Amino acid sequence: MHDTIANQLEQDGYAVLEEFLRPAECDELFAAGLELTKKLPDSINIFSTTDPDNQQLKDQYFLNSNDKISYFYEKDAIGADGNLKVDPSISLNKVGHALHLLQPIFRCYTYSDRVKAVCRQIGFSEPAVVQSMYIYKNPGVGGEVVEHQDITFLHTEPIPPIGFWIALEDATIQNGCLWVARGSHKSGVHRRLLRDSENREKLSYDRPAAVYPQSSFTPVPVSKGTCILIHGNVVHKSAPNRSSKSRHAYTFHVIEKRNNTFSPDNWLQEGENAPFVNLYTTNQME
Ligand SMILES: O=C(O)CCC(=O)C(=O)O
Repeated sequence: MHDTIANQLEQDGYAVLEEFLRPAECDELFAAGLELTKKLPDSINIFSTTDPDNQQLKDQYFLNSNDKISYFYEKDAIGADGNLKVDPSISLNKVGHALHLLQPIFRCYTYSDRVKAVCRQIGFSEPAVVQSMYIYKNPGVGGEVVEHQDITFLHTEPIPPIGFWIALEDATIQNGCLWVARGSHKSGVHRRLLRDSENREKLSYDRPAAVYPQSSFTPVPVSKGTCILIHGNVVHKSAPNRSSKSRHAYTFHVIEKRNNTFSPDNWLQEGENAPFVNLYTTNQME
């Protein structure tokens, strides 16, 4: 088991763990995700990786979301007048980035023995969860996530972060499953998003976006309850959801703290209310 997960990550840059959660557990998380849509804030913040101005990255709301439950809307859910043009229950792109700390159900699944066991299997000595997101990818409005490496946003050295991406519903080619460029994690860090050292509110990329041949991507359709482990350096993406079925997922990122540096110029930083606590010694219920 140990070798299988670690070897898959090493070889391909991702590993598929089927039946990571049981259907009823997915349903519990799904219901919690839906519940979040019932407490939407008045102000609308859009999240779109295809927005050329990367408006969300300049946004205070985004920068401050490390220790909060913050709501990001789909671009296609907002009309020209700035108001919602779809039902609020399908208007969100994602909620993040501290569900693992602030919401008991998400906390329970994040700090579970299963997650701890996987971290042991991939050889982490002192893992810490640094961010979490509920991703909706709702029918019709669910936007594209352009190709990227997670290390662009969460830079750690020398050991890259690992993403846990858990399908709460079947993820298919039609409703926008992940696509991965297998083996691309062996090609280094292509781009970084940096916080300005003087103006800490300012973020910018150090290089233009890399161009990847579309033929290098493999779809990774998975059934409800599957967890895809994503190596921080592997290039991945997802298509817009033009189907009639939603594709909800819960995802969080784990870093190794021992003998590893979390870059001080990452947008996300440890804070008093968002400590990077050792996963192995943290209880689900604290
Ligand atoms: O859920 C998706 O469609 C993409 C998620 C992703 O790429 C990420 O969180 O890094």
